[in-house]
Amino acid sequence: MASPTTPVRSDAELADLAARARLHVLETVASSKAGHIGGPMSAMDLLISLYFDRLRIDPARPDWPERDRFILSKGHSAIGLYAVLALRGFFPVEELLTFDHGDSRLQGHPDMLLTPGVDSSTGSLGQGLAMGTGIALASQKRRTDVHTWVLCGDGELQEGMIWESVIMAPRYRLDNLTLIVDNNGLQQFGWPSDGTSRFDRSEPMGHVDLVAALRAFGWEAEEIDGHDLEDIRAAFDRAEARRGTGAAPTAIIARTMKGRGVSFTQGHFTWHNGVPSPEQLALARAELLGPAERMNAR
Ligand SMILES: Cc1ncc(C[n+]2csc(CCOP(=O)(O)OP(=O)(O)O)c2C)c(N)n1
Ligand SMILES: [Mg+2]
Repeated sequence: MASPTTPVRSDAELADLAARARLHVLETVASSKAGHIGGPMSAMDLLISLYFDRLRIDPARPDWPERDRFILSKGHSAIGLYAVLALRGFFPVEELLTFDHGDSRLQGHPDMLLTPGVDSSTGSLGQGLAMGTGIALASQKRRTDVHTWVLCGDGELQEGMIWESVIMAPRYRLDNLTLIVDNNGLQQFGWPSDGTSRFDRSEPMGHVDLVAALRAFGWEAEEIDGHDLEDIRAAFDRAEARRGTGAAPTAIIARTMKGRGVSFTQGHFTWHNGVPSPEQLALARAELLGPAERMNAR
């Protein structure tokens, strides 16, 4: 449901924003010589869709009590969130260049006490769904219309604490809670199976039917293409339509590609983190931006 504080954008505008945000990720990491790339880029279409087409938020009032909440449980993707928050107007885009500096508001992992628009401090994987469940339960008890969205990585689902909330949230009919899984099929490291083991580390949850598992725990679960803006919008619509109906919480398993958007990063676990060279940045610019924008890019 849109509100006066949520600008509704066309798919073309969202795609353009996602491309610009991906370039900010690469440029910022190159400038700070630190940060993650693969996870922010796989999540970018989801993040842009949330911040420009979904969340009821107000950049001028980051502490507005009735705002929707977003928790980046996979906190190592902080630079992706910061790029989107900057484009959305929570702080100047130029501030991205301070990323990961000691005195910056933009730390390597999100700090809710420092950064306008950040609703939770994360980075130690596995904690965000528990925070989101608590916030959703409080919102339900206070009878507010707040919707809480939590974004987890697929590797992150190996953390046991996630499953405590997976058990509990349906028990309280938290129809105001949506879990999104950035199911990019990779975590920090990866190598092909040597044939002696059933699974390899390139596919953290590849052996689990997540939709079936979450449904078995009582969730409303579905799988979508996490890079298809229409698919994302439709799934978000369905999640929001359940709020206030006494339904179960929603889980959206988003099929994504790690490092999505740039030829040398997408699909490569080696770009979980890494610092692009000037030549690689030029290539990324050429792939992400149109000719006119390339002229103006810094
Ligand atoms: C509790 C904890 N253990 C280990 C790490 C180190 N770590 C950071 S990112 C990462 C891999 C996460 O993989 P995934 O959740 O699939 O994220 P994505 O592919 O979206 O980057 C690991 C193990 C951490 N941040 N927290
Ligand atoms: Mg992953």
